[in-house]
Amino acid sequence: MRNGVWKLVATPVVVLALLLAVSGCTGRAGVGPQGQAVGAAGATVSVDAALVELAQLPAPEGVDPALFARLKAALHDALLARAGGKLAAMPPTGTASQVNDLALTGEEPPYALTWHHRSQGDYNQDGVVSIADVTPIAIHFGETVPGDDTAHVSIQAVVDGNQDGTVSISDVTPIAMRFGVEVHRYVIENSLTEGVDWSEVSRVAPADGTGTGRKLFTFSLDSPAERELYRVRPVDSGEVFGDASNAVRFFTGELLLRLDTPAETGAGTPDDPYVVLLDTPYQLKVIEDPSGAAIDRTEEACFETMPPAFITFSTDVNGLMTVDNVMAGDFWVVGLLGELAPLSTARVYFRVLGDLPL
Ligand SMILES: [Ca+2]
Ligand SMILES: [Ca+2]
Repeated sequence: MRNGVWKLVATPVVVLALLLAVSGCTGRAGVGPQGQAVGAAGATVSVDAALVELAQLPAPEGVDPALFARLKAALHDALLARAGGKLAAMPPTGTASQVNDLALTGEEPPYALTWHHRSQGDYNQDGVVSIADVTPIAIHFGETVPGDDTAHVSIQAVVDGNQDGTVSISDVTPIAMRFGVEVHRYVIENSLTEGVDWSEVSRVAPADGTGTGRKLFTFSLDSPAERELYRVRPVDSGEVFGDASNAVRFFTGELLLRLDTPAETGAGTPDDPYVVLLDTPYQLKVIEDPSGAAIDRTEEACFETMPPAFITFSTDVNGLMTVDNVMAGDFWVVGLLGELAPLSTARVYFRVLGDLPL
């Protein structure tokens, strides 16, 4: 930080920019169509058989038998209320069961795809929503989902099936509602056609997940193709596919941040920064492959500013920038494409001129 006091402008736009800076621009939705259910239906589950299994389920060690009996009774009632004789097995669908954190990491081969297990009601994370999933409710009964950024991967979030923040008897209901839902495998797929066509790369079993919280899956990629997209889809044992995860792209090419509206002077480098005026809008663009056919990636990018309160953007994604500060000085803007891995960034430098209040 240079000497001087930066004016912190408490506008919603700045707050948004700060939030984006904190979030690192993750969570951008992926590319590609959602999965379609195809193939034959999976196995069916008998409600009567499930109730027999429930009745025989012993209380886990260290759990109050009375509490466990209550949970079993609640699941018994919920299953009876839902059932029509048979419960069809199927893969998980819906946002509460959709893998949403697929990432491609690493700066050199082998790269890695990582994601966490997501199947509402599968509290013991064995891949199937079944009677056995009542046991984790008993073990974690009364616990709350952490309020920090570990919430997503916490075991409490896994067992909090109704997503009210606490593990309670209400979390029995998702077991009954999704009874028989199965992740037999996660199918890793790739696309070299921007998500039009997808091909199977490999399959990973739920038992391959690791960790004591939400199970983490890791799949090694030795030689992904440039610009290739990846996603994962759950499939049940009847070869019916659930909803696709977010998609991630492998990209190692050069990314440039360009000032599309001409600056007063300069080249955007540290030694020769763009010279820009106060209260003047400038259009920033994130492009790739500038020597060939430049591809505008601005709509997929987000922007961070250092120092963070120096300028404002009209929105988080369109790159329209207005310099809004009270000091002359230098700052820089980083354009980020969150879907890319290794995380690609471009940086451009500015110097502010203008009539500056004291
Ligand atoms: Ca389970
Ligand atoms: Ca809950």
